[in-house]
Parts: sequence; structure tokens; C-alpha cells
Amino acid sequence: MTIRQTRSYCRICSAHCGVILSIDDSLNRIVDVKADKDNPMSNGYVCVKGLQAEEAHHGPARLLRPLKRQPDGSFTEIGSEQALDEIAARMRAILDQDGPQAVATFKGTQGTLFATHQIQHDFLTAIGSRQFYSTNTVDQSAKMVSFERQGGWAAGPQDVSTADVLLLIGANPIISHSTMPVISPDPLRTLRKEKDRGLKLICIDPRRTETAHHADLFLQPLPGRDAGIAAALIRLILDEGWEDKEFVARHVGADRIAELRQAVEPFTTEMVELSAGLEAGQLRAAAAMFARDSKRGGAFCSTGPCMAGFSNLTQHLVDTLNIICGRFRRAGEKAVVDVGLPEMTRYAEVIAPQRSWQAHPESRIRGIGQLGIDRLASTLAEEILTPGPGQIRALIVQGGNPAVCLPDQDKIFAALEAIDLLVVVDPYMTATARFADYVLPPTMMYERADLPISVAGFPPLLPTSWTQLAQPVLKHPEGSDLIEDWYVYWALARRLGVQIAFHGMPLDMDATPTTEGLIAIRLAGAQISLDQLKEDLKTHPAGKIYDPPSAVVQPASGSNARFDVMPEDVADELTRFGQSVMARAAEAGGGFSHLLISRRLNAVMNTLGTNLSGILRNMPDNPAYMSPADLEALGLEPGDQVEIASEHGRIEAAIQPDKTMRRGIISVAHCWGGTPDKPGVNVNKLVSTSSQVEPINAMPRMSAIPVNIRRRVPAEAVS
Ligand SMILES: Nc1nc2c(c(=O)[nH]1)N[C@H]1C(S)=C(S)[C@@H](COP(=O)(O)OP(=O)(O)OC[C@H]3O[C@@H](n4cnc5c(=O)[nH]c(N)nc54)[C@H](O)[C@@H]3O)O[C@H]1N2
Ligand SMILES: Nc1nc2c(c(=O)[nH]1)N[C@H]1C(S)=C(S)[C@@H](COP(=O)(O)OP(=O)(O)OC[C@H]3O[C@@H](n4cnc5c(=O)[nH]c(N)nc54)[C@H](O)[C@@H]3O)O[C@H]1N2
Ligand code: SF4
Ligand SMILES: [Mo]
Repeated sequence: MTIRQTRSYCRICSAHCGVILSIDDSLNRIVDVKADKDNPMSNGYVCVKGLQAEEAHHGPARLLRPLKRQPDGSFTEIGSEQALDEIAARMRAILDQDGPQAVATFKGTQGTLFATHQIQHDFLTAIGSRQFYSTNTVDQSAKMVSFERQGGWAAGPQDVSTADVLLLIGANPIISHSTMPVISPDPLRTLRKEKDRGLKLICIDPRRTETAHHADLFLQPLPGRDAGIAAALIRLILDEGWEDKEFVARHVGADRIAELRQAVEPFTTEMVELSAGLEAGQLRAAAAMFARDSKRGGAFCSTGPCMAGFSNLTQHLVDTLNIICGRFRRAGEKAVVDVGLPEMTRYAEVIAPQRSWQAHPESRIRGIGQLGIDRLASTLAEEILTPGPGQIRALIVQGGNPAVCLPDQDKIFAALEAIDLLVVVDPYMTATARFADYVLPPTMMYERADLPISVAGFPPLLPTSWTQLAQPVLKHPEGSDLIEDWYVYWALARRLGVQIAFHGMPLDMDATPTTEGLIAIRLAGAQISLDQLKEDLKTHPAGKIYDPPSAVVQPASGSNARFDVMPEDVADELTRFGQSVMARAAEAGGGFSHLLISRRLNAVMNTLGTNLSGILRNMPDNPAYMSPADLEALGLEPGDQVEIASEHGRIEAAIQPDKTMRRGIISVAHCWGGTPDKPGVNVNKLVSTSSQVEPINAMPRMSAIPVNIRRRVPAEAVS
């Protein structure tokens, strides 16, 4: 037995931790995973999820051959080319009968492969469909809405390595490895290092999170009150004169600042502290630490506030905080660069508001249309279930699990059951795959070539200018019939007789492309070529941090664009928020006792991991967490089954005490449950897609959900 050691990086989440894999070539098997200390971005950090690579790749849950659903609901194996022939024939019939909008794709968090992401769009373009759905619009798409309503800064935010202060609102990077684009890999050491240098950390979270544990200032409000908190901070900063006056004069203007000040007038410190359940003096302390005592840094929202009600408004006001304090990279500073994208000169100037959604046709569902390239995920079920022209009849799901990740699980189940053709590309038999007509298992991470997460037209998503070409380090498993993720689209286009222009380049529809070939095409015009990446691997086997000339921020190009800090619709949202939420005392209200919040667990990435014994051993399901005082008040013992009921639905979970929670809230991790044989419960049964939905991106209320909790009496105890 010879064991070979090889370097690669984990791509489960955007941290992209460098790993050293021990591979037994005689078995074509990973036998050990270690952190790679030489990786200049992750510095020898790896988490429990990345360490499960052996079971993930070689364990019993992995599908190795395509499956076809039988009339009785069971699945039988089918060859991949035969499956693609049948899928193409059924798709052709749907296209002929109902036209291109009847065919849709859904991309999840594991569908971000460098080649696949691109070809999915190119396939839809080739058949003439606009129906691209993804998890983006049930995540933090408030960021895009804010960017397009308020305008953005072309050179991006300031880096954590030069920051005096970091204000994190509903972000827990120590667990999520994700406060894009400032903190991702190796989060604890990164924060500690910067704190030793003098960084001040402010956390605002209803839970004293693993990250909040390191905060210099921790505010623990009720969830869903962040827009009020941000408005009060803006009011305080402007009244004290702690804003960056020069930046504001140049990039906002006195007229717009006056509108902003007027809009935040009702949000006095006292009122917001009372309504959000904060201690007196905390808002002033936060404003002073953020704006008076610090010159550099930034305020960042993550999923917490981006999922609570008024999420677009909250993100807008948090971005406004950065604007009035001028927390952006200036000319001469270094920016992070994604060398996998074309060179893009970064100017120290405002990108004007765009409101691109106004240019898209309205959807049939509540009139809500499209955000960037995304149709809105919370409308997908209704787009499938609502008859008439444009009804979706065929769906390809790639690297996602809509049956458990999308809000209103009952409705999405009904849609997945009803759809004529469902194709799921996934290495496992997921809750979504169970509804599929065809399940096509792809190669997994260490079996294929890839590059780090990168979206054309978007700023870099990683916190450094690191990149590394990932090469396949395992062969396809023996006896398997796997496809590369992108292949589905090429193979279907070929059978449908349409031409794919991949990244603008027409593909040969007779000769199967290779993954490397597609990567090379996507790199055409980028700052680095595939050949250069291969060369660099020889000298930098753990990837390289690039420092191209385009990294230096240039002076403004002459644009006169200004930030629109308080457009009319945002002012309206702020007024509605003030009247409906902040007018309330610090309690759930409306006949509900608690507010349910989102949370992420270290051991799983959304659903990924809930099928691995190495994870389930320590985390068999997803409990409901509550403060010990709330447990006592409700007469509950740890482990008791409780019913959690929202306006929309109800779930049952085992209750666990958690002293990090403030009173009056309960939290259950998302992406569990969904099928009778899958562990845990699904919080999306509590979420509605038709009430409490934001304008523009149709983002449902997925955090700060009012709920009632009661103990479930076991059936045998009821006589
Ligand atoms: N281990 C692990 N890592 C992951 C994932 C995973 O499932 N597991 N998922 C990945 C994905 S898809 C994403 S998008 C990122 C997300 O990354 P994060 O947004 O950092 O994810 P969370 O850890 O859920 O942090 C959200 C925080 O918001 C708080 N919160 C909830 N509601 C509110 C509110 O109304 N106001 C405020 N102020 N706070 C609130 C919660 O208590 C929680 O601490 O993580 C990624 N990384
Ligand atoms: N209530 C509530 N709902 C939420 C959230 C919440 O906080 N609360 N969070 C939301 C957010 S932020 C997100 S991003 C979504 C996450 O939603 P999803 O991204 O849909 O969830 P995942 O479980 O990560 O789905 C990834 C799928 O990809 C598969 N996979 C793994 N590797 C590969 C591969 O190489 N190729 C392919 N084709 N598939 C692969 C996995 O088996 C898994 O089925 O959930 C959203 N839903
Ligand atoms: S899942 Fe863990 S090991 Fe993998 S990239 Fe994310 S943080 Fe790193
Ligand atoms: Mo996400």
C-alpha cells in the first residue's frame, strides 16, 4: 500500500481551506485529510466539514450511477447517456408545446463550479429561457438591492487588516466562515491577530455567538429591529458630527444628507433602545466606537438581518453607515483582486444607483420579476404550480436542495411533486432528489479541475487575492457512471440541437469539451491564463496571493455619481418599519410569545453533512435552542419535545438550553428534515412566501419569525 500526499483545497464553503490529502492509489481513496499550513490564505486552518472528505467521497451515501424514477416511485439505475437522451426528448416536447420559459434551472451553494455556473446561463440563453433560480435570492440579496438603490463604491470596502473597527450585525464568521468579503478562512486567528493590532469588534446579535464572545462591545437586541438600530446610529453620528464630512460633501451632498437626517428623525436613541431591548447607553457607545474613535473599518450585515423582516431597508441603512463614515478604499490603496476575472481598474468613486430590476418583465407571481440574472427563488414553487403561459414544467437542480432550503416547504413539496420533468444533479439522494425523474450524480470536489468561487461581473468574493488551480487528485470511482456538472448542459444542448456560446465562445457541439478546456475559455481575457496557473502551481503548490498592478485603487475617473442615501421607496419602508415594528415594546407582539431566528451549525453546510455518519454521531438532529430562563418559565426540561407554531405553519423539535440566547427568542438551524428518513425538522415550514415578503427581491421573512411554543405531550400520555 503506497500512500501519496497531495495538496488541494476544500470547496464546501467560500473559505477554500488548503488541505493535504493522503491518498491510497491502490484503492483510489482518500485516507486522511489535514490542514495545509503552507496555504497563504487559510494558514493551516480546516474545519470539521472539510475533514469528512473520506466519507463524503467514498461513503455509502454517495450515488455512483444515474437513477430513473419508476411509475411506482422507486428508482432504477440507468446509463448517463440514455438518461440524457430521455431527458432531452422530454424537454424538447415541453419546449415545443410551451416555449422556452417552461424550462428552468436552480443553482444551490454547491453549484458554484467555475465552469458550471457559466454554462448554466449559457444553456438557458441558448434555448431562450430567462428562468434561472438560485439560493442567492433567499440569502443576502438585500446587498444587491441596496447597491442598486443607493449606489456602491467601485473600489470596495476597507479590509479587516487595515481596519480600526468592525461592526458585525447578525454575522457569525467564526462558525460560518462567511462575512463576505472581509472575513472567511481561518476566522478566529484572523480576528485575534487584528484585535492584537488594535481592531475593535462590535457585534449586534440576539445570540452571544462564538464571534460575539470576542467583541469589545456586544449589543443583544431583539431580532428584526436592526433597521431601527442602524437609523439611530446614523442619527447619533450626524448629530454629533462624527461623520466623514469631506467624503459626505463630495459623494453624497448636503441636500441628500438633509433628507437622510429627516428620515431618521423618529429613531431617537431612547426609543430604539427601548423597542429593541437594548441597555441604555449601548447605542451611543457603539456610535462612538464606530464613528468617533475609528477612522477605518466597516459595518457588515449577514444572514441574520438579511432574513428578518425589512431586510432590504436594514441593509440599505447599514451601507449608509459606511457611506457617511467614508469606510471605503481610497486612491492608492490596495484592493483585493480576482485574477480569474478580466482586469478591472478600481476607481475611488461612486457607481451610480441602477435599479436594473425595473428593466425586467414582471413575473406572473405577485408581479415580482428578477434581480440581476436571478428570478426570485421564493416564487419558484408558484411558477411551477400556476397554470398558464410561462408555467415552469421542467427544472434542473444543480448543487442545491430546494425541497429543504426554500421557504414554505409544503408548497415547494407540492411543486416538486407536480412538475413534469425534474432533473437533479447531486452526489446524494437528497430530499429534492426523491422527487426527481432523473438523478445524475456528478464527480465530486477532489475528482475534478476547478478554480475558486468567482462570478463574472461581481467584485472578488474572497478576502485576499489568492487563487489556485485545483486539479483532479482522484480518478472516477470504479464502476461509476458520473458526469461533470457542466456536462449536463452541453449534452442536453447538443441533443436539443442548440448551440452553446460558453462565455461568449461557441462550443464545438460534436466534440465533448473538457473541464480544463472550459476553464481555459472562461479565463480568456482574465488576468491569468490556465497555462500560467499551471506554472504557478509548480512554485506555489498551495496557491498564490497575486498582486497585479490592477490591485491599486486609482483616483476617480471623472464620474460625478453620488450616493442616493434616502430614495423615496426607502423612506417609505423606514416609515412603515417605524410604525409597525418600532412602535412596539421589546417583545414578539401580535399574540406571539417568541421570535425564531436563523443559525448555522459548525458541523454542517446547509444540508451537506446531514447524511454523513461522521457528523450525525455528534449532531443527530437540529434541536431548538432557548435561554435556560425561558425553558424554566415555560416549565420545560432539556430534551422535551415542543411545538413551534408561526402564523404560517408548525414544527416539532427537541428543546435545548443555550445560555448564549437572549430571552424571548428561539433558534433552529435551517436545512434539516424534509423527508421521513432524514433527521431533524425543517424551519421553512414556518415561513410564508406570500405574506411578509420584501418588495423587489421577494425575500420572505426567514428570521425574527413570531412564534408560540408549547410542550408536546407524548401521544401515549394522552388517554
Ligand atoms: N458551518 C456552516 N457554515 C456556513 C453555512 C452552514 O450552514 N454551516 N452556510 C453558509 C451560507 S449558505 C451562508 S449564506 C453563510 C452565512 O453566514 P452568517 O450570516 O454568518 O451565518 P450565521 O452563522 O447563521 O449567522 C447569522 C447570525 O445572525 C443572527 N441573527 C438572526 N436574526 C437576526 C436579526 O434579526 N438581527 C441580528 N442582528 N442578528 C440576527 C443569528 O443569531 C446568527 O448569529 O454561512 C455559510 N457558512
Ligand atoms: N429557514 C431558512 N432557510 C434557509 C436559510 C436559513 O438561514 N433559514 N439559509 C438559506 C441560504 S443562505 C442558503 S445559501 C440556502 C442553502 O441551500 P442549498 O444550497 O440548496 O443547500 P445545500 O444543502 O447546501 O445544497 C447543496 C447540494 O449540493 C450537493 N452537492 C455537493 N457537492 C456537489 C457537487 O459537486 N455537484 C453537485 N451538483 N451537487 C453537489 C449537496 O449534496 C446538496 O444536496 O438555504 C437557504 N434557506
Ligand atoms: S467547509 Fe470547512 S474546511 Fe471546507 S472550506 Fe469551509 S471552512 Fe474550510
Ligand atoms: Mo447562503
